[in-house]
Amino acid sequence: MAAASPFRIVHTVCSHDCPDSCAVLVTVNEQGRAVKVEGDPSQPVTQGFLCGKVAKYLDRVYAPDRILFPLKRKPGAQKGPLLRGREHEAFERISWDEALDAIAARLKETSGRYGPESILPYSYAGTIGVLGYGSMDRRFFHRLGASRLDRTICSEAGGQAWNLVYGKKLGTPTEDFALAKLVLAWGANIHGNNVHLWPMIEKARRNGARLIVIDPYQTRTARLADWHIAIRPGTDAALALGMMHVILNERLEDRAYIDEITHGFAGLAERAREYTPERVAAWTGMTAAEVEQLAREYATTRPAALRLNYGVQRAEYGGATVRAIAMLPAITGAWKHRGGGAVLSTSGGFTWNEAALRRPDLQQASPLGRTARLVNMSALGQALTELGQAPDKRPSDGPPVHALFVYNSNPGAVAPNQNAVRQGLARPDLFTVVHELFFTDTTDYADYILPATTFLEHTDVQGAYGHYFVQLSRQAIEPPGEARSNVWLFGQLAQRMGFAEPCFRDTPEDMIPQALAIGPDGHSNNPGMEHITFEALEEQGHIPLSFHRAPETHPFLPYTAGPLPTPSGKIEFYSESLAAAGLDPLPAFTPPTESRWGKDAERYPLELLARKADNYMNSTFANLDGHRKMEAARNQRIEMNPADAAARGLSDGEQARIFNDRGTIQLEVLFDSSLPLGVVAARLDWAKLNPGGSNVNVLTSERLTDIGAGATFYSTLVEVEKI
Ligand SMILES: Nc1nc2c(c(=O)[nH]1)N[C@H]1C(S)=C(S)[C@@H](COP(=O)(O)OP(=O)(O)OC[C@H]3O[C@@H](n4cnc5c(=O)[nH]c(N)nc54)[C@H](O)[C@@H]3O)O[C@H]1N2
Ligand SMILES: Nc1nc2c(c(=O)[nH]1)N[C@H]1C(S)=C(S)[C@@H](COP(=O)(O)OP(=O)(O)OC[C@H]3O[C@@H](n4cnc5c(=O)[nH]c(N)nc54)[C@H](O)[C@@H]3O)O[C@H]1N2
Ligand code: SF4
Ligand SMILES: [Mo]
Repeated sequence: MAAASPFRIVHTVCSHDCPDSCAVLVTVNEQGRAVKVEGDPSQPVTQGFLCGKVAKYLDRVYAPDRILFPLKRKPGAQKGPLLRGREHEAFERISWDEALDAIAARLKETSGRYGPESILPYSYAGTIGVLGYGSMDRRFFHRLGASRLDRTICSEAGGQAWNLVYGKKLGTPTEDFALAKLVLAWGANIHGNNVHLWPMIEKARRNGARLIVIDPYQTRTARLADWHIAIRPGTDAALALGMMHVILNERLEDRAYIDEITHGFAGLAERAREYTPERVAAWTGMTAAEVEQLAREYATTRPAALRLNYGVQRAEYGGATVRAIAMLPAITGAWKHRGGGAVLSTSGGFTWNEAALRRPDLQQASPLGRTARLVNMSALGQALTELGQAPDKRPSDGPPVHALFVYNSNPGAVAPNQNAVRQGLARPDLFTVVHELFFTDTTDYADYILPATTFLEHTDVQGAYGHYFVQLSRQAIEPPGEARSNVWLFGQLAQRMGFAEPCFRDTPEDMIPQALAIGPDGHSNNPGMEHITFEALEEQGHIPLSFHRAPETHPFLPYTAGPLPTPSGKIEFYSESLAAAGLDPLPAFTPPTESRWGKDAERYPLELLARKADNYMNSTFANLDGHRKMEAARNQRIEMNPADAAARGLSDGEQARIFNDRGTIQLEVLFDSSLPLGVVAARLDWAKLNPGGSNVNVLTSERLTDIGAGATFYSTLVEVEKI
């Protein structure tokens, strides 16, 4: 008989901000140390493999520079960039008791003096676990009456735009892409950001499918495509409308589908008439023949699956763009075919009980007699440097921000207009707490740093925005040092604040059934998740949503039967709600202010793609040597078409200055002839690891998108010059 294994295998879920939400099996040895992470082979999307970033996850968990204890800024230590490896010199170790008491006392004082809205929570997607992303933290800040954060930095423009058309974020299941005959990857860096879709595409191609990639940048996915359309940034709405023009001209639309389930087709058809292939070609940099070919191929291949990711909507008119692209499968009826349709996000399939988790009912009214103000995270620089600073001018904005509580985010690196953000963070009167795992660009400005956990070290439950599985992430190891989870932190702080509500004592084991809306009968009341209980998750690790339980016999075909959760109950080509808001009810193309057609293009003639790195997760992982090595070829580079470089007397490998009115960064020139003329690219990194201490976000602006008030990282004009 085999001896009992000294190893345990624990089912966890990768909680990084990635559509794939992989099921991760963690092997833990007798000493309680994680010794291996691997993809769960039984999870149909994970398929037993992890991306390169997370395959090396133990480098992050056991990194020697992890923050392990609460820290307090030393008296006299100035806020601002610290030398890497020497951050400890500015801080002293304190106990959790001291930290929690001091922070609670300061928050009480700030709230009493300036009103609770002077406290701003700032968080995004350090973890996308349901509990870690938004539960006890929201309860805490609601109860406190703090300013509310409008979480717009990633997907708000596209998400709202999609919902305007379809009412809900649902789409083609990842697994079904294997059945497509045409895959259109539109602003979707599949190899970099969504690698578990790739095996499905490979399978489809073995069965004769073609892959077309529409992206100004030649990603690895684009290199492997049958056709890469290197479109000019921010012109995709024109292309989508041009495709409609051709499709309708050539009567390739699905009339029966349109009549049955869409609203406002006549208006859209009239709008599309304006977008002749010739005009579209002039904007996009394609030829008119290419526009026609794309439209015909898309409309006549069955099934045609469109993978639209969030790249196109991080632009000034990203909302109109996503609306236009999202309408294509509704015009061709591609939704009707298994393996066809489109996916931006699958998150609408999950029906978590957010009211129970986040307790908006605890929200304290502001002393100004309203719900606490909403502060847009994509304009953090403004919020910290301008908002309320002149109350005589803008009384409705409420008090200036006097306390900032950062968790799950690294705004010092990822927020646009970095100089304004840093100017705000450096304010000596601003009280800043950061809950983190590493000394980031943001902790350099903290008054208190609190140590946070990785997904191996806390229990959570998770959905996904790229598949349809609910998954349990069980704590696999003890947190190193005194690291503590988000749930624990905000529960403890609430008690120090004297918040008596019992919900502040909930544990993850209490909260998972709340998230699943488990009623007294032991069953979930969440549509689509009725069959999912905590016990079942404990047993199985991951469970598909009800509509995805039997894909072979009951394939999920979204938007093939009404009514849809839109005002008309139909797919909306024409949006009355946009019209009511004084906006264009139909999609249109408008050149971004910061584009080659903008007024500043003379001074700043280059369109910058301020991209994500393939081997980091936004700014996460950028501090790890192994990950930096994988990224080395493109890191700290300004990628340019050799012709654009030559026009500026720049050669390959030379240091250059990239600048606009907001800031300057120094990077090494990397020739890349696949970039369209007039377009340059650089990647997100930790600012403090770059020469000069800034990253690409020193160049990006706080201008907001047309729909959803999101960030516009991809609408940025710059000039590049020799040093
Ligand atoms: N490796 C890695 N994976 C990640 C992340 C990461 O940082 N690194 N980030 C995660 C996050 S936060 C998100 S939101 C998801 C989703 O991530 P996405 O939002 O899809 O990612 P991006 O890389 O910003 O954009 C996708 C592609 O759109 C292209 N693009 C930019 N502008 C335009 C345009 O005007 N038109 C067209 N057609 N394409 C354009 C970009 O060149 C890029 O290749 O990925 C997640 N996965
Ligand atoms: N130039 C440019 N800027 C961008 C983008 C771009 O494409 N280009 N992309 C934008 C997008 S799409 C997004 S989503 C944002 C992402 O912005 P962020 O969500 O801020 O992303 P990260 O840089 O990954 O930072 C997350 C931080 O949370 C920490 N963390 C991880 N887990 C936990 C936890 O359990 N608790 C706590 N307290 N902390 C934790 C990590 O260590 C990390 O430092 O960046 C945006 N910024
Ligand atoms: S980052 Fe994405 S692909 Fe990588 S392990 Fe996590 S969920 Fe999977
Ligand atoms: Mo994102």
